[in-house]
Amino acid sequence: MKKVLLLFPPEWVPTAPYLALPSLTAVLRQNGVDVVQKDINVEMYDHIFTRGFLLFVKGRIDKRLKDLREKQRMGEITKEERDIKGMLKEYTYVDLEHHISEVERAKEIMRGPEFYDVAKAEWSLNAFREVMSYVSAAYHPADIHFYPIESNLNVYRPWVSDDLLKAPHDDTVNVYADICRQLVFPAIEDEKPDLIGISIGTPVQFMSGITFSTLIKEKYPGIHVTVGGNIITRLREEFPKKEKFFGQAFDSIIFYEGEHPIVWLTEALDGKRKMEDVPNLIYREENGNIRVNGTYQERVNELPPPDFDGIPWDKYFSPERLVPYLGTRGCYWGECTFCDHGAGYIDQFRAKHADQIVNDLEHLKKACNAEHFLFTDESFPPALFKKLPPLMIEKNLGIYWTTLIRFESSLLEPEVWNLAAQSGCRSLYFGLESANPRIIKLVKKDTNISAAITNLSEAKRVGIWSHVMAFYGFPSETEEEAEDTRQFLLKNQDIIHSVEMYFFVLYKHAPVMNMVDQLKMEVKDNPEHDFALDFYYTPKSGQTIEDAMGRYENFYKNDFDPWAMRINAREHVFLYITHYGTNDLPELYNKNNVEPAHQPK
Ligand code: B12
Ligand code: SF4
Repeated sequence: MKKVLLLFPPEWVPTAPYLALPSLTAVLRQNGVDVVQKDINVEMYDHIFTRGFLLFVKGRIDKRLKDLREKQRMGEITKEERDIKGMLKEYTYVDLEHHISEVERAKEIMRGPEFYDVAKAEWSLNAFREVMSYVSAAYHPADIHFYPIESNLNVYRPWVSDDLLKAPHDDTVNVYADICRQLVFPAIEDEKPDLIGISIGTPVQFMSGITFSTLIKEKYPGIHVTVGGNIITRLREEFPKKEKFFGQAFDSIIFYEGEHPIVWLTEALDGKRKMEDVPNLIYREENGNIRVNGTYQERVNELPPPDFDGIPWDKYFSPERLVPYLGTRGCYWGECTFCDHGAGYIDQFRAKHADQIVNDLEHLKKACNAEHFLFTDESFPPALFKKLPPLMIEKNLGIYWTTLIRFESSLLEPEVWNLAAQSGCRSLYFGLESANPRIIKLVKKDTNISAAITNLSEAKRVGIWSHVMAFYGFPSETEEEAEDTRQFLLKNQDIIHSVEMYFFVLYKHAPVMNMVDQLKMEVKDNPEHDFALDFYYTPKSGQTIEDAMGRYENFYKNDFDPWAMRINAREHVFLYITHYGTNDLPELYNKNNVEPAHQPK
């Protein structure tokens, strides 16, 4: 029987585990497969903020400086290199011992009860960010960040396949190559797997994931490496045209849901099943051709709860265990024209029975020794929002939960909200998108604005925190229409606890791509960007991309003050609400704290 090692590469918010590996692990174990899951994302952040790694980074800076000095001595230094040399020299004056002790203290704060002193939590996050700029200098011109900003290797673009193939061998900028050598290779030596599965869900993970898979293939050519995840699914039609990846970067791809396909892949590698009988698989056949197998969709009611055994709970940057859980797959609404979430699944929507969800939660509460749950469903269905709380209360589950949800006209009765709060719901993430009637219709979110206000008021009344997300610049949106959204947020700030503003992005897999003529836009498809998942466009009317981005920047510059917070991870805010038992937390906002945070004793 083959042994499997699953890897979750950086970068993702290091507050809680991501659900992909525990979902795969549960089904692999159910089928008797020996599996080890490694959240390299959180291990990376934990590792970066250690004396060992920071001294390694210091060594890199010293070595680069030495090389540049040598170049200068030989008269070969360019203007750009001279600037880099100057920048690196500045970093040699950094008091590294001081920073090492700061980040060690910061980790202790984030993982213990002191986290609930917001000045200390804020200080800790800043300590991490400051040290990240030191790390980043060692990989210049890459920008390595601690969330909320995503890192960027800069010289390599995840939307260009050639860049993805080149990046793994660039030791100057690719921090993930060092992370692979320092964290992934030792895990492979320890576990000696026959199959390695890497989960790739975001563009940054595309860079780090392909770096890991390529370096693994070079060092351990006998191990079968497969990749899966949301980005891989979206590129399932492009990969078969890029046969260089197969063998060089990985052996196979599993697209869509991977729970049973990875079990069947282990069987195929054991010779108990034909490779062509592993659904959702793309691989190179013996004749050299790239083969795309048929598709398979999981029966969600038959799936076991995720298995978190092996997840390094003590390494997350949170004082409590936060357990992600999916009650549904796909979106019950599934209409929004700007949204490409549907691209991750064959079918739009499937849900577990409410009873089964409650049983899963009861099991997870015990198995993970946790009481904080993150429903990571695309959009929590209103039927479930009504049905689940009474069952949770009846079972006396005793958990706290949060989820993403759409404003709903079917959720107006005060009793629904009383029960939601009583069952432990503490924060909700609402997609408003726009408050203008014409745009609401065009984006097909069909938000009823007066219902939205009732939803927000009820949430506030029962102690639930409301986070509202919106964006500027849906094609054809005028400045006046965008202004309606801004005014809605500003006028309703007493019932909106936090806000996230975005600008419209034209995603390749969003239904809006079928409205190009109706919305009169010209889409620019750059053939060099062969792995692009979004496009540049120019609209005939309304705001251009640049207008919408300008508006978005102005929002953060001029309008955001009421919502600017000292801690910004959603999971951290959720923990404050559950800890203090209220959604009225004035100390979380910058506006109420003019003094900067000092080093905590
Ligand atoms: C919940 C969620 C969040 C939560 C996460 C909470 C948490 N701690 O888990 C929050 C709100 C924090 C979040 C934040 C962001 N998110 Co988000 N999020 C999601 C969402 C809705 C669900 C994710 C989830 O839990 N899925 C459940 C798991 C089980 O599904 P899965 O990863 O797809 O895994 C399955 C298969 O893909 C496959 N598989 C996965 N890995 C592997 C590996 C192998 C080997 C195999 C065989 C198979 C396999 O099998 C799995 C089981 O069926 C997805 C949409 C989606 N459909 O995935 C977006 C999504 C992942 N997020 C996205 C984005 C952009 C972001 C943000 C960058 C948004 C922003 N601008 O702030 C941030 C960044 C977070 C970060 N980098 O740190 C994008 C990813 C980008 C892309 N594909 O281009 C997605 C896809 C949404 C979208 N646009 O469609 N997000
Ligand atoms: S935006 Fe939300 S509600 Fe609309 S289709 Fe996407 S996931 Fe569903």
